Amino acid sequence: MSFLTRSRLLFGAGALTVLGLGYACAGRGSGSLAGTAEMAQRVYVAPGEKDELYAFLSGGFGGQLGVYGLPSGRLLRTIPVFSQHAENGYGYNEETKAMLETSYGFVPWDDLHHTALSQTQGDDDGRWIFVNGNNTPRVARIDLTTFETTEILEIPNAGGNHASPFVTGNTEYIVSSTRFSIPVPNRDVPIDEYKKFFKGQISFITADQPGKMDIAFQLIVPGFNYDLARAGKGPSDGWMFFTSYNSEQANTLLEVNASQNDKDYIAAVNYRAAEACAKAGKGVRAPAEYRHNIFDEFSRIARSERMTSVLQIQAAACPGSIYFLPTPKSPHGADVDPTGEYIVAGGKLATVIPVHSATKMLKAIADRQFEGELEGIPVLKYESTLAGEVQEPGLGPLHTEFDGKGFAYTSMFISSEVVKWNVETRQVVDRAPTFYSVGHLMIPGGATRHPYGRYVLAMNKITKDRYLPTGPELTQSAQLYDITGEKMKLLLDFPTQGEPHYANAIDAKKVVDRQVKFYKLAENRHPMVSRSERETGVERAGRVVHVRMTAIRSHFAPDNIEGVQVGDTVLVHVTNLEQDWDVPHGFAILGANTSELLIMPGETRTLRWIPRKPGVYPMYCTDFCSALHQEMQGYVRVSPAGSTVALTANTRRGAQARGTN
Ligand SMILES: [Cu+2]
Repeated sequence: MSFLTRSRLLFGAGALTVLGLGYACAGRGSGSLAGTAEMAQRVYVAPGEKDELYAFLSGGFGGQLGVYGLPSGRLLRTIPVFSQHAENGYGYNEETKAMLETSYGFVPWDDLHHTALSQTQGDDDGRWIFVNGNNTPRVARIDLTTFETTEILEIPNAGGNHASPFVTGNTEYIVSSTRFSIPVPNRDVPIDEYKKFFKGQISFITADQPGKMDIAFQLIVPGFNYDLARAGKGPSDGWMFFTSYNSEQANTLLEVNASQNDKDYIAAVNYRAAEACAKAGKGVRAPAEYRHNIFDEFSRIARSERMTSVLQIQAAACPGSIYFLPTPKSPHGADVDPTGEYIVAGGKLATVIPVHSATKMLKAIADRQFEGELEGIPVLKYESTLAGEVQEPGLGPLHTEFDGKGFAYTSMFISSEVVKWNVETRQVVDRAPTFYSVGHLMIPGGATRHPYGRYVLAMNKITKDRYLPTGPELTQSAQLYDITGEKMKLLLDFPTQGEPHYANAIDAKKVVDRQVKFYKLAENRHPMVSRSERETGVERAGRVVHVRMTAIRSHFAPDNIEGVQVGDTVLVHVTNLEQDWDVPHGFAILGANTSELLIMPGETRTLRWIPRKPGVYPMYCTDFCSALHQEMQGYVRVSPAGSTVALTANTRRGAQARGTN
């Protein structure tokens, strides 16, 4: 926000103050008129101004990623990742279907929980954001020049890809660990023989080369539930920390049976040691079926590769690659502070917040301060790695973020609050209520060496009375707090799409200038592209009819097609000829059993349509494109199967058709 805007806002605060009165009386705002006006000023982005940050909020069981501006909380875009998206045809059009292929077949949905921005030297670099699919274990890369999903890798031997896709400091790896341990390899075994057959695995996935995500190695670990992770830096550089719970290895009624042990574990993985061990040939290439889906930059067509093996490492074969740090109790977040010295665990059933020290951990390993081992993995003594505990932090510590000024902020799921504490002294210095049950927190850049700070965003599970009700299901919610002062200040509630489990935010400056404005027609390598209206036409190959069509303001070419027959598979390949920013065209046809196409300038998209009845079928542009958008339409004549009506289209080539009947 510019200085001028802020000045205008200050003078214009009267109206906002009046507005705030109702809220203050209802006991919902900050409690004072001046307070409400100040809150509004901090988050108001005036017409013509832009937000300071891009925030990426996971869409939970919507399978999508939401892009919001902060501080305004305005939704800018929904990026389809693991779910079909009728708005733009992702997963419906022929070009993108392969993105949703898995070893289980076409899976058009997932549960997207976590996000991780790519990093260079430990700081967000604005190239990509990675996200996980929980249910059918997958990770995805989203390119921040196009805000599109460009790559998806399935994770074998996983059941619930929860501890994912956290990133290392130069994006060497993103990780994936399994929430549900399963038989490895998965096979038909009695469930009550869990302890005998079920295993966890921790995967390191190479991520710094677009289109080349690959599982470098999978560490086979005890059959616990693995939850969240964070990469080390500074003294903990080269390490990745994963929380686990259900060290009891229960397979039924986990709410009771997985809450017995006083401590579960953080799995600390020395991934450089694991790499070296793999290089030394200590791993085993095990058969595994999974998919790697890649979106080609120039044809803009996805393809799905079938993968057949994965390199597995047994901890016992690679001493030094993994250690367990006892951690109370059913920990969720494993969060590393900006210096890399402290590893904070949010034990959701714990009464304290344990803070491990990386320096102490390294010394404890060197001094072999082990209390035992689990399946070949040394377990360090709790006191040997502990820097200290935050006492009486609140109830249900879950996840900790850092402001880069020496303070940590922990979400308290049960007592519904954000607790601010000093990382060095571990003294609680402030608390702010959330409305209501807060899951994760996000400080922009909080996972990096240099947090952007300024705000903390609470992602809440239950909103109850915060918004206009919408039937049995109420909106999901996030809340934004100012953290620039000693005390946290609630600034804004805003509704979100799906359940926002997790988020990242980045200084808009790091992303704005990278934007692709349109795709160059000259570079379009789609096999069915029409680079001009002269290249359009219709072609029959048996029962398949290819229509090459163009869209430009404000007509389709061709816009009259005859000779299509009932039962034909009609593939309409529409190329958008525009070469300007923000001029998509849409395409839809009466009765098509799929979504519309949304075609960006310079790209080609294909709609598959099998007409079932004779008749004349209107088609039209679905995306408002000009004053004559409403005139952007056409017709397809469908005749009975075996009809003698010739296949024709009114193209500039003179209503010609090619092909065989
Ligand atoms: Cu149009």
